[in-house]
Formats: sequence, structure tokens, C-alpha cells
Amino acid sequence: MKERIEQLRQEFFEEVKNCLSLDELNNVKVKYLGKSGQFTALLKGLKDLSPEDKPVFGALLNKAKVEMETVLENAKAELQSKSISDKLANESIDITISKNEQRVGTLHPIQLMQNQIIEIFEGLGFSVKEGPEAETDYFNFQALNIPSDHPARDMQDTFFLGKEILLRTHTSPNQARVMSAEKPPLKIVCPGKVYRPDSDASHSPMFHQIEGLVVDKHLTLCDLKGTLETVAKKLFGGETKVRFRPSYFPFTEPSVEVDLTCSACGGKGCSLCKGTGWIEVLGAGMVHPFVLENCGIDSKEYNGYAFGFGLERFAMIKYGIPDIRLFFENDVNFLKQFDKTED
Ligand code: 2NM
Repeated sequence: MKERIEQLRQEFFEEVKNCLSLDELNNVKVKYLGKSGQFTALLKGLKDLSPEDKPVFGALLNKAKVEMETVLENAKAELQSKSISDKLANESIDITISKNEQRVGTLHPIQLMQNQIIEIFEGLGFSVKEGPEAETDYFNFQALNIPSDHPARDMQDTFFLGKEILLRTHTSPNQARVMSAEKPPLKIVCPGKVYRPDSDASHSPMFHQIEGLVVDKHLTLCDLKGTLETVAKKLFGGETKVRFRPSYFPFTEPSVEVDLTCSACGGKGCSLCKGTGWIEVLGAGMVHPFVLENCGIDSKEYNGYAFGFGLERFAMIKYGIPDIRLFFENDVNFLKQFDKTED
């Protein structure tokens, strides 16, 4: 009996030592210590021993059992920690792999600016009218009272596509088209691309304008100023003030340059406004009676006001962009700054 206990014990230790996994270890446990295990059989045989032998072998069996269970527990703990460190070694995560990113395109900052401005004008009752970018000499110049010796009509200042056809230099020709086709009262804004052979940090050969036109009875410069002030406050903040300075355009009389209080310093004076507290942002005036008459509107019954501005200039002021060429370089790092979904 004693030899048998010792033999099983040795075999058990040997098998436990050779176990490479928790499953294998469990099999060994069942083989020796399970219900029908070999060591369990010895325990069951105790009852058949003589009363003298019982306590002797009982004590030996118990000692061996405690030992075997301890060895089993230790082996189990060892295999568990080995399985965790194996996992850590084999299942590394490659943090350099690029995520499967699907970038969605965004609206261009000029388009965002245009949408914002159009929404404000629509709220004031203006409707949006678009027209051709290749325009006739008549609508681009003649109808707008631009004389034949005006510098804009020079080859150097306009992209001519033919003798009578050119890339529009402003969006006003579209307003002349609307005035010629529809009856007053009119309240329209014309957004779109315009073209002038100019190129430096503040001029691009193609840029975007929005021009507004209201034709009705008894309009005054005050109506013009009120409209522009409302739009300026919505765009640049409620503190914004509007200032008119006398100017000249062939298609308006009187004509004004319009300044807004500088949105960067609030009118105190800074580098953006060159210390003046004001920024020139648009041109405007009362529509010249000749222009109304050219478009078939009776200038004794109706008058009008009009204004025009460049979207790039507005966006440069609003977002502090130093060079107009940034809008047209298609640099994703520049463009995505305006993408609200990236925030
Ligand atoms: C400006 C400045 C002043 C203007 C005039 C007209 C029209 F068609 F009614 F004659 N449209 N836009 C206008 C007037 C545009 O842009 C600087």
C-alpha cells in the first residue's frame, strides 16, 4: 500500500510537470483525484483495511492528497499567468496602422460665406437671381451706363471671349437682365463668379460677388443704409456700425463707399483696419436713372438702390485670412478648417 501511494504520487507529479495547458492539467486532476480517479480509488479502499492499518494509511493518504492538491494549485496558477503573457506576446496591437477613415467633402469657405449672406438677404425679402458668366458687352457695360472710354472696357481689364462677348467683370449685368425682363417692385441679390485680369495677394482673376438691387417707389439712401446695417450686424455682430463716404460709379448717382467698424478691434484701431477703426467693404448707390431707362423702367415713377461686394474680401476679414490665393490652392489643411463636422 505504501509503495502504491508513493508510486501514484510520483506519477502525478511527473504528469503535472509535463502539462502545457490548463486543459491538460484538468485531465491529470480527473485521472488521479476525480470521482473514479486512481488516487480516489485508494481512498475508497481505506474502509476495507484492518482497524490497525486504517489510521496509518489514512494519515499517509491524507498527507499525499494535500501535497498533490497544493502542487495542482501551483501548476494551475503558473499556467494561467503563462497563458496571459503568451497572449500579450502574440496578440500585439499595431497602433501604427491607419484607421479606415472615410473623409467627407466639405463646403468651400467662399460657398459657406455665400450661403450665410444669401440666407440673411432672403430673410429680408430678397430673392436670388443667377445669370451667365459669359456676358454681352451690352449688359456688362452699355446698359449699366459704363462709357466707352471707361478703364474697365480696356482689353487689359477684361477677359474678352470675342468682340461682343466677355467674362462678366461684375454681377450687375444680371441685374440689368432682371430689370429688363421683370416689372418693379424688385428686390434681388445676384451671387456669382466674376473675372478681371488682376492677380496678387488681394486680387484673384476669378472671384465671387454678391450684388443687391431694390427697385420701388420713393426709395432713399436711408433705405440702402438700413438694409446694409441690418446685414452687417447679422454677419459681423450687433455692435457693427455703417459709414457712407461719397464716391463715383457710372451706374449709380449718388454713389457711396461703405465702411464697417472693424470687427477685429471693434472700431478702436488695429493692424487690420490700419488704425482707422473702419474697413471698406462695399460700394453702393442709388441706381442711375439712365440705367433704369436702359432697362425699360420709368425713372420718373421708380427709383432704386444697389450695392455690390466681394465674397473673398468678406471671408478674409471675417476669418482673418491674409492672402486671397489661399482660397484657390485646394490645400486640404486650409479648407478643412472651415468644416464644421471636424469640430
Ligand atoms: C456696386 C456698387 C454700386 C450696382 C448697380 C447695379 C445696377 F444694376 F442696378 F445698376 N447693380 N449693382 C452697384 C452699385 C454695384 O458694386 C461695387
